[in-house]
Amino acid sequence: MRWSGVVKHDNAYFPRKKITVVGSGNVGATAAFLAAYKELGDIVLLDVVDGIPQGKALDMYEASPILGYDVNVKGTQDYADTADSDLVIITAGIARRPGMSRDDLLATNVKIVADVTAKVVKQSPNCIIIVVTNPLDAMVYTAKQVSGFSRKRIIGMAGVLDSARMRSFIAQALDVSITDVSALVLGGHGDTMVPLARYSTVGGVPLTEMLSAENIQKISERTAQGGAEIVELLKTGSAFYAPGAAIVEMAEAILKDQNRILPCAAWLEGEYGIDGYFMGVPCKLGGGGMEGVIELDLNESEKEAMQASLASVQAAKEDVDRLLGEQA
Ligand code: A3D
Repeated sequence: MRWSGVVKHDNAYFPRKKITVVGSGNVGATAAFLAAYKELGDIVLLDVVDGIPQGKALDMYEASPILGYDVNVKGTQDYADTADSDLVIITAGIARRPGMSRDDLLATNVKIVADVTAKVVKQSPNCIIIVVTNPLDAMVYTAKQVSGFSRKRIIGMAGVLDSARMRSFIAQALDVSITDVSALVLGGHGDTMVPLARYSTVGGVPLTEMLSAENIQKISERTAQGGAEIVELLKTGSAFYAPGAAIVEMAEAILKDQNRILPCAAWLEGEYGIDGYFMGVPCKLGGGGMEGVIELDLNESEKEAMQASLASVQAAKEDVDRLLGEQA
């Protein structure tokens, strides 16, 4: 038998979306696998360590006949392979270890994220970038400074994960299905994040009518410490299943132009009285990226919590400006 069909994965014939994931560690590989499983597009997995992205990409591709997804997954060290990506997810960096705060990571990861962003943007000048590397507020600012992209095309992943953690703890506390619980966490991605009980619901009923103030406080505190709780358990790394799932929820919203309302780290231009900082706020995510910010009417204590969170974001921005200045 002879067959002279077109090359199946040639994008000229099959204009699929292209997703690059930089950093093929726990979070990057999990996000890549979930994105492949959901057939969001062809995937390029890149890492500085030779063999890791190639091995993980091949492994993912070999799972596709069983799981039934039909996308390309390629592992590489070469940024040329990432050319013309629609979406780039940056997870490259070092992860937090027990006893290490997110800010301890700062100096190393600024260097890595600045380098990665410059290389990504050169190959894919029209892409949308989701930044995941910690400390998140500082890294997404680093990527914005280096890329020069508008705020629509540089978004940080944090709120979807933090809100998912809060949803999990609410569902456990009330012994109800997770599918009926919605929650909202705003602010920076750190100890000062702002879980908003007033905007969290169970089957449409405000959380404040379902749980005592004391129990809500406990859930809010556990949410803010959610990353550290996993680090303490794992001992050799940080969370990756829920972060991977959170990244892919954002990726799907963008690649399928879903106009989802999701909490993301967005560059604020006057919203919430904040100008020129990334903060976690409810955003509209669609084909254009971060297409808009929803401004909630916060009460006094919520406003205070946002201000406290802003203080840590401001400090992170100053650190990044200093580190980028030293590198220049
Ligand atoms: P890990 O499993 O160590 O993977 C990081 C990968 O990045 C490794 O494979 C490295 O080889 C690779 N890497 C390092 N430098 C470069 C470079 N210059 N270019 C390309 N690849 C490089 O960590 P992880 O996957 O568990 O976490 C990745 C990052 O995400 C860390 O900074 C975490 O702290 C962060 N993270 C953030 C969240 C948020 O909610 C914001 C959640 C979970 C993890």
